[in-house]
Amino acid sequence: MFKTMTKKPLVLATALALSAGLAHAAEAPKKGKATAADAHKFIAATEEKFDKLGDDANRADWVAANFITDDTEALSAYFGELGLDAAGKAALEARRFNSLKLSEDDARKLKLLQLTLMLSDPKERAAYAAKKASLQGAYGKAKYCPTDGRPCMPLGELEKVLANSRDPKQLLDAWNGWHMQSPAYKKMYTEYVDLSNKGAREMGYADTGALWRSQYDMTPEQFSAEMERLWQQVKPLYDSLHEYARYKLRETYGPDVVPLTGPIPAHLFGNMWTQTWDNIYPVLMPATGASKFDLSNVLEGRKTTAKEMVQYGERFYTSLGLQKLPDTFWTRSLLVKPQDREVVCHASAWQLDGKDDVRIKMCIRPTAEEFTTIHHELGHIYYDLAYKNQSNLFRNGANDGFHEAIGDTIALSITPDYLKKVGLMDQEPDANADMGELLKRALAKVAFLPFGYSVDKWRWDVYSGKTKPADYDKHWWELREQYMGVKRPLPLQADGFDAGAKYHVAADVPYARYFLADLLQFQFHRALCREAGYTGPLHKCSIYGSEKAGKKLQAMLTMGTSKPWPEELKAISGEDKIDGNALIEYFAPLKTWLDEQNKQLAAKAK
Ligand code: X8Z
Ligand code: ZN
Repeated sequence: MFKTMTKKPLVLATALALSAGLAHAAEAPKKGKATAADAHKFIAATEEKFDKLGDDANRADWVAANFITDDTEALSAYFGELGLDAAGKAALEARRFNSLKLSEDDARKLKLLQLTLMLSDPKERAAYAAKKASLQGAYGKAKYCPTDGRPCMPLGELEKVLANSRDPKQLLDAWNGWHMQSPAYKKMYTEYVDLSNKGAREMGYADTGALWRSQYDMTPEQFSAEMERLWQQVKPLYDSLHEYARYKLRETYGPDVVPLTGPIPAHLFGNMWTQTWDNIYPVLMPATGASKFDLSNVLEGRKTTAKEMVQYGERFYTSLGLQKLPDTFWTRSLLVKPQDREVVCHASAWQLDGKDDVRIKMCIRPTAEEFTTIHHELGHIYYDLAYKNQSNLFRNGANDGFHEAIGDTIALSITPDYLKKVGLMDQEPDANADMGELLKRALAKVAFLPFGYSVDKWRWDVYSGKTKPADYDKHWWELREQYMGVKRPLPLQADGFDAGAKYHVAADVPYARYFLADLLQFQFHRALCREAGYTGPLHKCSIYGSEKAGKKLQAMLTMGTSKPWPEELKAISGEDKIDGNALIEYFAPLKTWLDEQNKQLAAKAK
């Protein structure tokens, strides 16, 4: 396929197979009965075309995301359309071979090829590609320009307010300032959804949501059931964390702002989308024993540059025995927000040529959050590099959740012990501070679970037509209340588009992958810690420096998507199901602590 667009895949974000140029490729015989040898030839020719077209499309997309202008948007749309055309044609052609007995690899590739949209009308195809490019640009350029004379603020600045301010008025202003921007592209999004569905239906899927759910080596129905099963597994832990957050936020903001029951206003959690809460750790931290250590202060205080931050990440991976990043990674990546042009700041990792031309694109600020995100992006990069010798259709994650989980797995090893080793912490906090550290991690990982689940619950309903444009916000906030226990801090706006204030909705990147990754990373972490010979509590394990763990990880990464994901999961962890138990085990001491705290806080609140 094309790039490892962690954010913005070509046609289909998850895309196993998306891609290019089949216009003249299909070598399948037009007459007579197709044979397995014909299928093999067809697949090889298709992969060759995809390689070429993919490189061009990736370059166009890279430039469009690095210089948002009408022209780069048009170029990105142009190559997007070529890709869609080629992918659609290849998918149709592939059907000729569906009933043949093929080698395991060819059968898998044939299946992957058919996981795509197909728009046979060139006008519709062009419109789809244009809207996709334009939505991405609209999100990237959006700014809040207050009417009271303050200068316009891009998302990064508004996020800073959400993370650092404790003044509910300021928080609300930043939150609302950003959520006022997305209605401008709501109409374009609804038209895009219609076109996308048309393309999914031409390929025989019920709608685009069903196509997305078809990419996990099981039926779409089984996948929905699997997501719900996993959510139910971890929900009790989320409930304990949410209850604890309520009491602490109530102490800070007062009973008028934070109710004792019912959903909590969404702007108080330190994050624009309420998806992670670690920025309000200072509000939630244990009253006694917690360490005051703050990695953001260290990075900012030392004026650590963006490049230095990425080098910490690289050194982690090389400590596992993985390769150094290619020189072109350093010369071609975008690490700092440029002052003189519009760029898409949402972090992403790219493999432009299917080989060594790997890059990340981020507007790095010296914060702990970004330090983690760097490790996340490098996980994509090391995955890309590991499977570069696979053929085109197998150059992808075992499933998209795997791709998202690798860097996060590494980031779980950023423990106080590790930070001390690399000189980012002077003195390790004493054992009393353990619970605070575990809480901080839960505010990132446990808080995220219902968000990770419910973004695509919303989109599945939008794509199936169950939720109409007039009800976008109503349904978005129903789901936010039901799963996350948060509410819109202001009344719904007429014809609003709050979902579109999230990058992955505007850029049409599927989101279930992050929910899966949130669970998978704990399974990987547990397996790699064991491999490294570690036997203590999971939350204190760092695999830094373990070449044995690195070898195990690399063995899985190298397989790309050449095997069904349960096989790949088994190879690394011995398990063949995604499972919430590793996460539950990791946070077990915290769950006990939270339930105890909640009892006391409840008594106090009465
Ligand atoms: O989009 C991302 C990464 C790039 S794939 C920065 N993440 C999700 C998000 O920001 O919403 C990582 C975690 C969830
Ligand atoms: Zn990612």
